[in-house]
Amino acid sequence: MGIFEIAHFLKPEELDEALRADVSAGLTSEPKTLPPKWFYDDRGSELFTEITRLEEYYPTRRERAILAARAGEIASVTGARTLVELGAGSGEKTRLLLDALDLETYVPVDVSDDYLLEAAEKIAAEYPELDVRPVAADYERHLSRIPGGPRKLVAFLGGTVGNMVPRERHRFLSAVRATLGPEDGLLLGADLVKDEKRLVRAYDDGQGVTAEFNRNVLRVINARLDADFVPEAFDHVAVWNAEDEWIEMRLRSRGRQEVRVGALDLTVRFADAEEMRTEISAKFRPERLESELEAAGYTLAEFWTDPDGDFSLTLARP
Ligand code: AVJ
Repeated sequence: MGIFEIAHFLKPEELDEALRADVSAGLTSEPKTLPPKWFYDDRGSELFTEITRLEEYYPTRRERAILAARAGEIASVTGARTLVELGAGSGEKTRLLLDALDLETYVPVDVSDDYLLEAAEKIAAEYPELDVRPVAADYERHLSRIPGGPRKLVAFLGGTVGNMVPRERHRFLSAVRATLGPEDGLLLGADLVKDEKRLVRAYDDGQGVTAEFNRNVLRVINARLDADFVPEAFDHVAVWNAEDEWIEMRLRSRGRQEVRVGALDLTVRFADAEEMRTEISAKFRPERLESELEAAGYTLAEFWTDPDGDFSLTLARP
């Protein structure tokens, strides 16, 4: 019972090294890209929380509605005693699960350890019977080492699976599958394909919060890699890629510019209106989710959506 110390699978040096490698590869490739993982410093996490409250951004609200409606079923179907939450965010949706499940152990996993400890401490205080074992890890790399327990439910919520391209998704879902025993399960939140206008609005809101969130990755690189990006010199772009069925966020250079990344000893040139991709957010058709999960070794136990059919929650089993 109570909280355990954070288990660090990611030393601060490793996190720095991963950032350097990503930024170096992304800024020297054609077209330039940056992975979305680095949006989430303190300010980025706050901006994301602000996004989840925007009228245009429906996914969080819809997923919460599904969880609220189905938490009891999730508890009875899985009989889960251990909850491993990958990319444990602010914890508001988590509480719906913690209230419904009869858990011994909760393992929140996140790369950002400040945020993780704060959230874990709150939960440990609110659920005194629960063992809370926070793990600072990169769930794309350290899956096999994350502690589990009997009757484990791995939750990957929010639609973050959409940040991966199909090949990465397959690798990730298979790696999660490899950690599951016959009694265990995966609870996967995924956003669904819908009207293009609504999709684009969700990623290009009227108040410009998403634009600030997008530009925040440049601030992170400035602060951590001694770079001199002028965030205001990039416009936020959100487009629907109909072929791949994903939203792309990009940053478009206003005019020609040169950026210095001190820690990488790198100078990067942007052409006028050059676009750099900073995130994909894939949207799914139910058939596609099912076939991808089956290809990764799962069988579908339950597939739920909200009443409007905007978002999905899937319970998959080995
Ligand atoms: C946290 C990855 C689920 O893709 O919708 C929100 C991130 N990006 N607005 C998403 C995000 C722009 C979000 N995920």
